[in-house]
Amino acid sequence: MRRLFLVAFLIGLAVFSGLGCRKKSDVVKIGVAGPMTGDQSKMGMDFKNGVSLAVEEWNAKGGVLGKKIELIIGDDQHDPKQAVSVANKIVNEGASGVIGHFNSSCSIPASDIYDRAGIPMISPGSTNPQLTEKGYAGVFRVCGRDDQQGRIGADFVTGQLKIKKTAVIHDKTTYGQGLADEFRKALGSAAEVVYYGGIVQGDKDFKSVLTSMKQKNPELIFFGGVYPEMGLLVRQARELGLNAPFMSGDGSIDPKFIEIAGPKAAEGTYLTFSPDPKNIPTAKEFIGRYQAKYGELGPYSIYAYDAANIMLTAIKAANSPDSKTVIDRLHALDFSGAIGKIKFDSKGDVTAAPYVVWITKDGKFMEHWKP
Ligand code: ABU
Repeated sequence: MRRLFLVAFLIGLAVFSGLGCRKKSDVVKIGVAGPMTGDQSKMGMDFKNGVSLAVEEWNAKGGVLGKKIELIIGDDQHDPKQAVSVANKIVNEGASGVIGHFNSSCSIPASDIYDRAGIPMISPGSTNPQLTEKGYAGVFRVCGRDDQQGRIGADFVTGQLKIKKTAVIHDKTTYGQGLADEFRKALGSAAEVVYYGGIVQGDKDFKSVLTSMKQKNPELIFFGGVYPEMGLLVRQARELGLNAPFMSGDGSIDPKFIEIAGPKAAEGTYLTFSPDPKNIPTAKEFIGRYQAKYGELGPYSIYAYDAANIMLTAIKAANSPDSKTVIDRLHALDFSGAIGKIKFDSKGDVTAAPYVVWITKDGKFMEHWKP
């Protein structure tokens, strides 16, 4: 019994100190979470840079609600367990909202923590449909969903490339397998999947999978996963004489993919992603400011920047950092960001997700096909 009282007392103390921390704060705190270290750190750092730029710009104009904005940075290392402990840390430090996470396998379990604490989260890049299918009022994303990008990928492969035999592989993560399965589902009977399988994220040698795949003579290889493994798969496929073009999704469209695969092996690889911000007039000023500070834009830098601006705009409109009011404001917001107009539907998804197909050419990515 005494032990039970002690546990209840400690829980009460933790809750009280968390609330106290939020009440007493003379700053407004925002969390940014993603893989800040490890093999996907490029994506985490793009998030951090985009959000930092937005926060700096708000602070230069006096902050929000008359208070300075402070960033809490959480490194989940693309590990779901680490993401949960990062989410708890962000909540306990008194954040009014969170921009993150990157990996769907992290955003989904972290969303349970933020929902329980009543804190809104906006993911710039988690595309697995499950994130917004849980019915949490405070969960949003500014990117599209894998059921949308899988469909665009399949339409391109069957309608434009007229491919009849594909191989589909994934990294067994929520995002990777989810996207691979959406692609396969969208192919329907228009193309045969002659090879389907998974690899382990973090492995370095995929030659046995690629050798089995080669025996099936696919005309295109679709990979659901992220750029470290995509780079190795493409490079090793070419070394084995497996020369069918590869296709992947938004998790692979980073210059790191080309660096790992090598520009020659990467040539002709297709990727689904949203349109190039360089052709979007509203993005021009943001790109200039971002490049001056951080160098080349990453795929999700602009989404992180817009997500932070959306969160701060909602806090300002709510005239309070109170999460319930901020969440209501987020649902009502009609936002004109660097990437263009952003509005959320009742689930927290964007009302428009304009996926296109990109191609890798001469060591660079360029837009290739628009549905
Ligand atoms: N959407 C790209 C990879 C991040 C994720 O959804 O897991």
